[in-house]
Amino acid sequence: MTFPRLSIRSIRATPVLVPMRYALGTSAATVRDAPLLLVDLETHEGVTGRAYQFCYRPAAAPAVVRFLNDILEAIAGAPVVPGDFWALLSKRYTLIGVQGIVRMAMSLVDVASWDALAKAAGVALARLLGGEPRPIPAYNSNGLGLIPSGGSRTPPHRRARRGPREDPPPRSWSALADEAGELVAGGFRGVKLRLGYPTLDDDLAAVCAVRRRLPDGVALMVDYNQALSAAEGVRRARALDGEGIYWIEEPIRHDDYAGCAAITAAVATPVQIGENFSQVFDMEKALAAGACDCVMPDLERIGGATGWQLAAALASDARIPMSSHLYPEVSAHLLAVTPTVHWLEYVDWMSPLLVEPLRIVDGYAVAADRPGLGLEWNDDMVRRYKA
Ligand code: SMN
Ligand code: MG
Repeated sequence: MTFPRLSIRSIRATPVLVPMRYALGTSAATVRDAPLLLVDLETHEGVTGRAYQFCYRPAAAPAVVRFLNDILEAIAGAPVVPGDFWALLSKRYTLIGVQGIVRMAMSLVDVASWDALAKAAGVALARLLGGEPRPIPAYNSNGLGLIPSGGSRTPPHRRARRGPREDPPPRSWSALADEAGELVAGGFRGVKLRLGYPTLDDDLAAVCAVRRRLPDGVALMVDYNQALSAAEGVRRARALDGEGIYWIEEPIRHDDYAGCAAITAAVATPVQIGENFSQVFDMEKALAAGACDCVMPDLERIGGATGWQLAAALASDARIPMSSHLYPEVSAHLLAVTPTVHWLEYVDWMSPLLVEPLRIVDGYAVAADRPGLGLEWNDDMVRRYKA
């Protein structure tokens, strides 16, 4: 494969705030608008690499932009070689640390660089990496957030007002079940229910309500977003064992690998962690500790497409199933070259901003088979949601 050598010209970054069709209601926080940062990495050869990032909070976006500018100072004019960029920038940021905002900016540059290389080669990223776009089983991770006061119907006038917006109307377990039905209507093979209610009884009630509504064969993943103490993690995981749950995600602090290992050993239901692995080094430690049965690295935190490939090799060596966290459009390419590919986490937050949103066919995600990642911004929508 021959393609032109690319060199970095400039970086453009556009923060947007996109209303989410389903709020993300985790045990830690509820997100109703997705703060996204869109990046165009321009090269002297006229090829533009694209990437985007979920920023968790709107305030993160301008901070990441500051670091993108700082990165540009270091790589302007340099040939686009993602692994070299990662090494160079890791050294540049040794003192501040490759984490948080710094790592977010580095991962954006990494993913956009891979996109540019694949575009220059005229192939989809999955092909550039030695595979091909292929159907990846996808679960619908939109919705199914925690009901603020559990399924018990606290009268609206007794609910505290939270945040700048009015609380949504109170929901019930049956409304949660209805949502689950809606989420699998498009043929998805699984859904993810957020847990971490004040009581185990509420967790169980949510699981039962949703489980009953799902067609046979649809996987039900649950995610605690680190809500529990180590001891409570064992207690609740034991209580959920036997409820037909596909995996229990992040029951306790993400970096308490000994605690995660105790839960993994205590229950038959697979324990899933990984969205908080910071580069492949964390994943190595977690696997060495026996902290989980499966992993789901996050494209940004694991170190972009460069870090992802290292993680995929580790998972392969350990024979551990590997799924993705967010970034479904990019993950569809990367999971296609991940030897122990498991599930793609689907969220629809980017769909309004893309000329061609990621396709889900019969519950499988299929990466775009055109040059690069297939990320082409819908400029009208980008203007509409510009932050
Ligand atoms: C999650 C957490 C934070 C942002 C998006 C999604 C969640 C998940 O833990 O795994 O989907
Ligand atoms: Mg999670």
